[in-house]
Amino acid sequence: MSADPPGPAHQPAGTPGSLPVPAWEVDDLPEPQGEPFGPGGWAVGNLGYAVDGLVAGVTGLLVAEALDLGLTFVGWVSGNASGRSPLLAVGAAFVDLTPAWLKEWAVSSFGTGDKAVLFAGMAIVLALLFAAIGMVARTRHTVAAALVGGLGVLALIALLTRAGASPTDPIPLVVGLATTVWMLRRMVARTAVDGPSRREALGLAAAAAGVALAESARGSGGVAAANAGASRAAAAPVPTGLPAPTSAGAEVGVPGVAPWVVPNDSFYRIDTALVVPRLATESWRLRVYGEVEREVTLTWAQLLAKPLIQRHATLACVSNEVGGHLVGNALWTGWPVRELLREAGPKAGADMVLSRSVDGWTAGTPLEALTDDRDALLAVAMNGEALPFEHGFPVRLVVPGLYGYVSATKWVTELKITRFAVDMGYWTPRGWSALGPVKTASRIDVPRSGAQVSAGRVAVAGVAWAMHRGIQGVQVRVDDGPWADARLATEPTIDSWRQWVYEWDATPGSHVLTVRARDGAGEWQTSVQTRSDPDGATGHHSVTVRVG
Ligand SMILES: Nc1nc2c(c(=O)[nH]1)N[C@H]1C(S)=C(S)[C@@H](COP(=O)(O)O)O[C@H]1N2
Ligand SMILES: [Mo]
Repeated sequence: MSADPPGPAHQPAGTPGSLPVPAWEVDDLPEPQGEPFGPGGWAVGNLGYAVDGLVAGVTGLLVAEALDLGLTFVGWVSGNASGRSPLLAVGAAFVDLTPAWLKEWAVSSFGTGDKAVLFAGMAIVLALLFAAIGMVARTRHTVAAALVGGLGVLALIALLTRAGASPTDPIPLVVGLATTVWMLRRMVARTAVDGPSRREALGLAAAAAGVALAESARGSGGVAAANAGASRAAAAPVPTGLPAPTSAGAEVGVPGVAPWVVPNDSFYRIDTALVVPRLATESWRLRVYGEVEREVTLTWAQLLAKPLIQRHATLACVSNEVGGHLVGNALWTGWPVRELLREAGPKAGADMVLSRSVDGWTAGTPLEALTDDRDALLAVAMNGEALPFEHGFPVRLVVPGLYGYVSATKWVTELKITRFAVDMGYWTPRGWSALGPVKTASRIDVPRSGAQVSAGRVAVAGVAWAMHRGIQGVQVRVDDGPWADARLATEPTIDSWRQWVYEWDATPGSHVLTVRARDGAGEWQTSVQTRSDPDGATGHHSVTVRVG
């Protein structure tokens, strides 16, 4: 992938009959003169200045982003994909400041598209701010420059509080801010004389396109991606001859039910990473420290030399709503984290492992869940291939029975042995519970809500899950009728979800189908409806179907 720096997008070609150089490159600035609002009155007059603000702001951003990409390109060593981008830093800070209710709303409204919505929102807010600053600059350049500086300080705070921030990180930001202030002064002076110009609109379009280009170059990761891509291709983390766990009979064979093993490319994805970290196996290290007898550092080669095992396990997100799809089952290959913790020797009194990702995200997991016989894994493969970058390459945690936010750290680089009384995972101070055992849940996959089916035999089918407790029974109710037992597929492991099917004798009319599950301990799923924060939604899933 090429990471060519975007071209000189802020220099639109001169149009015939106009100045051959852009307004902001004119050396002698004419003094503002004439009518305060120019011809056309307030609206038209201010429009020109708003466009000035936009062009200056977006060009400054372009300069900062391009410089950041360039520095990332030249200085690539550690595999940190976040770079020094002011835009990303501000976006990440916004994500970090997200409280539980807003996260819940964003995930439930936009699902995995929540990041695109965040960026669109940032673009709109920035555009309005830049336009307003341009209008201020018409009469008060110093105030406008101070406003730009104020935005810069916010971005600076965001940049320097990122995980792994270094003191040189603000360089692109400072250069970008200086560009904005300088351009604003020149453009506003020019607009005061000439009024709004078409050239500026062109400049804006070009600068905006430049930012988009820079960001897409970043998204695909440039050089870093090439390195990590090669590293992933060479990872070959699944030794041949590993005993593969059986999954015989795990499917009820009804079309439309989620496959028992969800393919990697359709597996749900949830994380706070605005840019997917792309680490290379060569530089990956896992450091175990804190309340331990001895610190241990594990390399990729050492990890692959361990006796790896394969386990099916279902991951679920605490933000998953009743009937939602933020849940999936996969075959994981890895080394039980229990063995690594044994090498380090947790001290008496330690009760939590704070796992940290390369981007600074953390999860607080009960030490017990990582050391008991449930085979919590340091996973290196998902469904027989190296972990996809989005799912944590090269190494992530998979802990059966716990929601992802307290256990499933992707791109994991540190395990700190500590105590719940001392440390907190990322989401806990944001309104989510410190402990996150998965709640018993069930979902109807077919028929879909709103579907039209013909009267007679209808297969009602779906999945149910209560990871590490297992599913003992599933029942379906039609309208307000009695609960009837569904037929269960086999349960190859209590750590995975279980498929079920109920043969329904459908009669004409509109009907509500409801499902409930009983876990391995014999507890029925509660019908009480709760929201997902602070520790997972509850309530029965229902669909309404028309039989005709
Ligand atoms: N580094 C990192 N790991 C993370 C997260 C994150 O934001 N950053 N999110 C967690 C959450 S909330 C969930 S539900 C699972 C989702 O894993 P998946 O994206 O592979 O499905 O990852 C967990 N691991
Ligand atoms: Mo999650």
